[in-house]
Amino acid sequence: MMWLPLVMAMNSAGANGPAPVLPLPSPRQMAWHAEPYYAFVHFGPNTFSGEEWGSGREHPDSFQPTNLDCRQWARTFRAAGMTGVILTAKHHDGFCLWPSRLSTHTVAQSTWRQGQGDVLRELSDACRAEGLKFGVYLSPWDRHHPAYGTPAYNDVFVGMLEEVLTQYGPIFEVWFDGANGEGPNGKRQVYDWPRFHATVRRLQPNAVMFSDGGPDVRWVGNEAGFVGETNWAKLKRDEILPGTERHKELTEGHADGTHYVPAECDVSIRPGWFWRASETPRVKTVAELEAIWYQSIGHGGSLLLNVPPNQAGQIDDRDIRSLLGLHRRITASFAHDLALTARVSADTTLADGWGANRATDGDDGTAWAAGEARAKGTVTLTWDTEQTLGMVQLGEAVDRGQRVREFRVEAQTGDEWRTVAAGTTVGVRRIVKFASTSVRALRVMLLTSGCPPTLRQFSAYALPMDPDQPTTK
Ligand code: FUL
Repeated sequence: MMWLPLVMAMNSAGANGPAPVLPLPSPRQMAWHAEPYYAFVHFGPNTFSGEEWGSGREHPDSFQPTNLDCRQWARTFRAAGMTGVILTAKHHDGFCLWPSRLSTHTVAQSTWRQGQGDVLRELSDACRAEGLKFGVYLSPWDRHHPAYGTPAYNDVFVGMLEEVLTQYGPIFEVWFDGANGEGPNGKRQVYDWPRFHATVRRLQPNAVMFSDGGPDVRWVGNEAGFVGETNWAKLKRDEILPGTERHKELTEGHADGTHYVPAECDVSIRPGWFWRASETPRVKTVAELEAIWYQSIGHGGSLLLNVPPNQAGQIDDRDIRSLLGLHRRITASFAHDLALTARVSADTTLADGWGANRATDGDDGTAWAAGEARAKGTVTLTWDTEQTLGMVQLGEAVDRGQRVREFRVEAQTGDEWRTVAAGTTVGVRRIVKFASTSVRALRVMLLTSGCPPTLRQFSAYALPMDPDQPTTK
């Protein structure tokens, strides 16, 4: 009789899922993980001067979009498959795209719309209308504000945060740049980060905060749009301060990180962050964007793709063409998940409700988990007829902690199993391409450092398709 309660306890532990492996993501990070592709918009006096870093001495009248249409931006981003947009509410030049009461360098001082304009209002309204999330970039570095470089500036910056976080509806992400240069009086600011962070948490508790080292989302260590092949969402966060030089660590994260701080890849569709007529011929092509997409989102990062509006205040046709071309390719490539038509099995399963079929049911809320004492496991897909495959998408149940440190994908042709792809971390999302192979079965072997692996998703596809090219079929 003694064993019965023990077995029942074990069963219920199993049914409740694998014991968590710390650190875990917060609910706001899980919500952010679910929508990994959104737009960055650099817009301001630099759009008109051609500068990347304005001096702060630009006349407010220089901000003069002739036909601002934020609805056109929002429609474009939605049609491109993006789910949100982050606007430079204030870049390093200090010019505020909303009528801040804490500065004399804002849209209210411009002759643009007789000082009545408010880009944040117009864009947040457009986002709501198009079903996009809205986020803000607010540069702490301010080359205009007279208080910059004194303790009073921290009050100004908190006040500006309060303005943008209370007047424009829900904010999904607050983007803090690490730059900390000199202000108009030649001094650098000692930023009060704890107070800035507390202000965001108080006013927008669901927003994630980005900076070099988080707290919620980390910079990826480059502006080229890629995360490491190895990508731990874990980070020794307290060691990474804004402006850090530890870029490689940001690209890969830390296997022994103390906090869950996933990577975001910020990259521009153009050579610069701001629009310039001379750079229109150098807008990234669909192929270039596709490579970025696979190396960011495909490696478990999020992709914050900068698409800067022109001097009219609209997204250029050239940029729209690339964005829509990318969306067509991605949609076509992921249209047919062949795992949905396979039989699925695993060499180990934690409990009922955590079987291998949970990795292929198309439901992100369910997952396969290996038995409690296991540090590895294999999930196999089997078809009745041969399938031509060239890509898999894997994802761990990261809400229980990121675990996998090594994986291998093997394909069975005839009686032979051979490795078609291998790698290190999986995390929330890992897309791996391999030479097109005709298979009867496909399996993935997962290895951890001692805890049972999980799989929330195991999808299989033919090689990426180009819907714009005529096919032979
Ligand atoms: C950098 C800034 O200095 C650039 O101007 C740009 O805004 C980029 C996204 O972040 O740190």
